[in-house]
Amino acid sequence: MSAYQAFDNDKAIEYINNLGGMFPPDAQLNCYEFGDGNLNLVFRVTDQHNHSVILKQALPYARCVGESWPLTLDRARIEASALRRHGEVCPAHTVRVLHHNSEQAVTILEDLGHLNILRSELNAGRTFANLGRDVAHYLATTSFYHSDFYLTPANKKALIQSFTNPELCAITEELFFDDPYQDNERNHYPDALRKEVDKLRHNTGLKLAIAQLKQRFLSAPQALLHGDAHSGSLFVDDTTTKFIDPEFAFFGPIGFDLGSFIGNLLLNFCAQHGRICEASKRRDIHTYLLRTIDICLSEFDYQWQTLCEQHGTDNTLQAPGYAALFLRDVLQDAIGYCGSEMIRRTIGLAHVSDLDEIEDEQARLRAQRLALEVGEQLILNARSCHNKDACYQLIISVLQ
Ligand code: SR1
Ligand code: MG
Repeated sequence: MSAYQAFDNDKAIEYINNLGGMFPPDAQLNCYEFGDGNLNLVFRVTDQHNHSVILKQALPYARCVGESWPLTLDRARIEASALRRHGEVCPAHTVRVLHHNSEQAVTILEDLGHLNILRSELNAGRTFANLGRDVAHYLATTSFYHSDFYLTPANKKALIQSFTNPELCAITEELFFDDPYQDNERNHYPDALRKEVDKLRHNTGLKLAIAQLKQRFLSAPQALLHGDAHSGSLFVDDTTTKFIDPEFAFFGPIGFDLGSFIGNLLLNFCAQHGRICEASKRRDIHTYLLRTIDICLSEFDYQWQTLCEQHGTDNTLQAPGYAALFLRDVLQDAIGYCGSEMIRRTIGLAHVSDLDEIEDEQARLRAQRLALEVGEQLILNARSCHNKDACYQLIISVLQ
């Protein structure tokens, strides 16, 4: 098999058989496709002893839109390379790559089917004690070891080149920072939100802040990001937290991933108003989500500063207080990106089931309005946060 072709179940099995080494020679393989994401084919291939692997193949277009939205196959190479690099420095929280073929845009991954996607778990009201700490560990470690504080300047520049990901970055640039703030046929939201959407679009302070966030996304190659760190990109159980799907990886502003993750926890916070009727249960999950955000911010801050102290190589770290100053900007960026994730997931192209699957229409509208309001206030006030505690206090204050 040489030229690219999109797989069906039989082709996926044939590919794995020809590759060899994934299963014992006498394996009887079964396969089904179950990708429900926005972009790719995802197959689970299982033998008669229930051993399994995941075969992921990029399509030459965005699956959620169709062939009218062509998309580079190179995203499969970027994703596999990012997983390998992130897996080297943070194996505990990165799915393992078993094989990659750039020509077929195929990656074979360990099967994490014993875990569940975080978004569905949160939607069902389930909580995970280690989540905030684990995500902070992944984000701090993967970003520090791919930043100027650790890499040599020459090495970093070479990596920036190999992770140049213009088509996938363009999706984020448009979906995060352009579409929600102007008329675009990709946006969708109920007519009942028209007033709130117009208010966002007429807020000049907000548009300025969004312009600054977009500019930083375009031109601050601080570290190798995951690029799409939402709660559908995380597999979890009580003891394990694993990131998957970094096809949007590129060298960008470190606060982007942290902000995306916290934004998704806050979207779930807003959604719980329409999901759980019992007030005490709702209070419990709200408390859990806020505690997780608090832990994530604190651990990220602590781990970054510790990594700088213990493994930092760049001379800038000799200037007393520079690591803390750099981190302050990262945290402010994170709060801004958190707010923009909340807005684009409520009125843009790609929504979240947390909000969209609230059955009662009025409850859904209330949750969506809250998400827009919280997102807006976070973006407008992000630059007032001078440390992690101020970030957390801002989040608490805008939720009240
Ligand atoms: C066309 S892709 C839409 C969204 O799905 C991905 O997971 C990213 O979040 C992207 O913005
Ligand atoms: Mg994805």
